[in-house]
Amino acid sequence: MRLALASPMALSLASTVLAASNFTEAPIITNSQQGVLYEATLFSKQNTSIRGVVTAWAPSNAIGVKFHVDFWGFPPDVRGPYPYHIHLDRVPQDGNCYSAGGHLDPYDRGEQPACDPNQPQTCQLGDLSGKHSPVYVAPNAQFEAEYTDLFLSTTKGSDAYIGNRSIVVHAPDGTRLNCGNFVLLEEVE
Ligand SMILES: [Cu+2]
Repeated sequence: MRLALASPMALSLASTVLAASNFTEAPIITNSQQGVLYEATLFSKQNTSIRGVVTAWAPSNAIGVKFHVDFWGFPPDVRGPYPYHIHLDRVPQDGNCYSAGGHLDPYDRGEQPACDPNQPQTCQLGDLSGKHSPVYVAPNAQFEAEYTDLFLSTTKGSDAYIGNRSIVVHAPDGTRLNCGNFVLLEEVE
């Protein structure tokens, strides 16, 4: 019995060491700037019915970034999962989500293997759905989630800063469906 329990643990430890050997694990951010509120609104595009708003701010302990995610208008015949991420580049006014570049990944983790939500420090910084669950929706329902991501920052100049980045919502096959840019909504002195 003890052996049966120890074996998966040893495997898990081995994979942690393996995963950690190629890149730097994300540090927990402890100095997120207070008093700023960022919001990304998905484009009002003709070629998709998906809409949404992602709001982001520093929690009162300044650790990481708190997100409120609202998405709606998903095709009624596809429950999901719809991944969504923070991407590097801002989307131009034409709303072409393929202009958003790759994921926010300042520690060079890369795309593979898939993010393990039990080890979020080993995931790409921008992989919000990998760390906090993708969108899965009932027909005609809205998706809403709120969570704190310990590894992102509201502080300008940080590698983990989100304020100048974009959000992209993907189809289950990875197609980029809709996107939006974070903008500073509110700054309290
Ligand atoms: Cu993405």
